Amino acid sequence: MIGARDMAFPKLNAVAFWLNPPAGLLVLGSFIFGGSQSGWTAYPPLSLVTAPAAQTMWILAIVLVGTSSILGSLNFVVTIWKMKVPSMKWDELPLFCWAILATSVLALLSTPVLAAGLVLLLFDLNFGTSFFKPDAGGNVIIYQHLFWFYSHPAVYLMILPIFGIMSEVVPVHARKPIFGYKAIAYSSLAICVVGLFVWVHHMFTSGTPGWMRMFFTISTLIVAVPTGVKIFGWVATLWGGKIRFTTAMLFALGLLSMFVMGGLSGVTMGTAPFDVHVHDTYYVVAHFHFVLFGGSVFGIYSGIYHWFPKMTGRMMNEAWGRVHFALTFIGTVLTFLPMHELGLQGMPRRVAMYDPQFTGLNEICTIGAYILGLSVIPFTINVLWSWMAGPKAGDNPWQALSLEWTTSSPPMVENWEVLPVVTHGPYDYGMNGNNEAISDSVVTEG
Ligand code: HEM
Ligand SMILES: [Cu+2]
Repeated sequence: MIGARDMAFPKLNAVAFWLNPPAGLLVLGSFIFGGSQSGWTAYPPLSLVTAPAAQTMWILAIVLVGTSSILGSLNFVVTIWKMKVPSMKWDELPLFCWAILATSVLALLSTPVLAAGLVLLLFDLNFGTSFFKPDAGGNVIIYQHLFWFYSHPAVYLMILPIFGIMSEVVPVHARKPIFGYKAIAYSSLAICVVGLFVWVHHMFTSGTPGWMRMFFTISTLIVAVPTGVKIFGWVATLWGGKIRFTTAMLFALGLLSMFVMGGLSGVTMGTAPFDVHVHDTYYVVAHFHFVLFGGSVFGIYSGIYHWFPKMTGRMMNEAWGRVHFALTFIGTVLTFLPMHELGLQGMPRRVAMYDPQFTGLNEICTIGAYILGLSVIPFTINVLWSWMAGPKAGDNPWQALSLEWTTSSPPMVENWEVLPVVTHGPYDYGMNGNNEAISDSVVTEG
């Protein structure tokens, strides 16, 4: 997308990748010792008193993944900063690359803090220290701060790249220039900065003093603003566009609706007086599935349908794509929407057995979950079949304008014979939606 032949540090790229399989093996291996039993947060004291061997393996695994994240992010920052083709101006950088840049900076700033917290936990578990042991003068709340200083930004690490995918898919399939390029680019950076100062909204009920609740309520409401800027940008891009209802676009539209709901429930919980009532209920579970499933997973699907032709040289089947989308959309609503109501009625999260009064709504969730399970079947068949026998895609099946579409599908080793020369922005579609002329003008010169 930036006209580079490879990442800035190809070997570091490989290291970052290959740190992940051993991390996975460590987590799976920890089940031999009972598995870590303290959830994804690993809060002490629970994490200190259950299955210490398994918890230790889990910590080592997360540190490996975190290291991978840090190395990968460094690589992305340097690559985007230094290796875009000289003819590409900063305001011609595809919005996906802006999003990856913001994501990488955020990962670099936050991941080491989690690593610090986890190493202290490792010492408490194995070397007799008592950073987090209350009965020996330690402080569990400090762990929560270290954990959430990373783990709130982590939710942006999971959604910013998806925002980037949206900013590519929406203009291409609506055949219109993106609305508010600069606003969308800078809002990623704003999310990256403000997102570092909201973490205590996960700790409103941890005995947090009033002034702190107030500060973090306000900062949380502020961080919703740049998110809203992007949403408006995409809606305005759609407005009056010649929309092609491709599967990629359907998932993008689905994401738009789902993510707005998830973002809004996030804003309600970011408000401390409300959150103290719904914290640790299914309302939180509903929120994060709307943003993570309705947001991140929908976005990944959208990106797969959009870039599959580039990655494999073959088109995916649109009819089966629609079936996949319909099942995913219906399944998501049925599974996660009732959870809001369950949470408001007081059903706690992280329970193996719920009170019978919650049965009806939970059954709807279960039906939805089965539909979501089913939805993966047409998708998997579509991917496998299209990969082997789908119609040939050509270099630029969507008549898109960003650089990746000017090379072959799939791209050759090192992407280009001769580096491309950028003659226009990535979203310079004619306002009438007819961009054939422009896309032909993308040339590669020596
Ligand atoms: C407008 C943006 C958002 C706001 C204002 C927001 C706010 C919040 C708040 C206040 C909580 C804590 C609720 C509680 O525990 O009582 C929360 C939980 C959570 N949010 Fe968001 N959120 C937003 C977007 C996102 C996004 C984009 C993601 C991920 C893609 C996400 C993922 C999560 C997760 C995973 C949790 C639960 C963490 C846990 O306790 O296990 N949120 N959110
Ligand atoms: Cu958060």
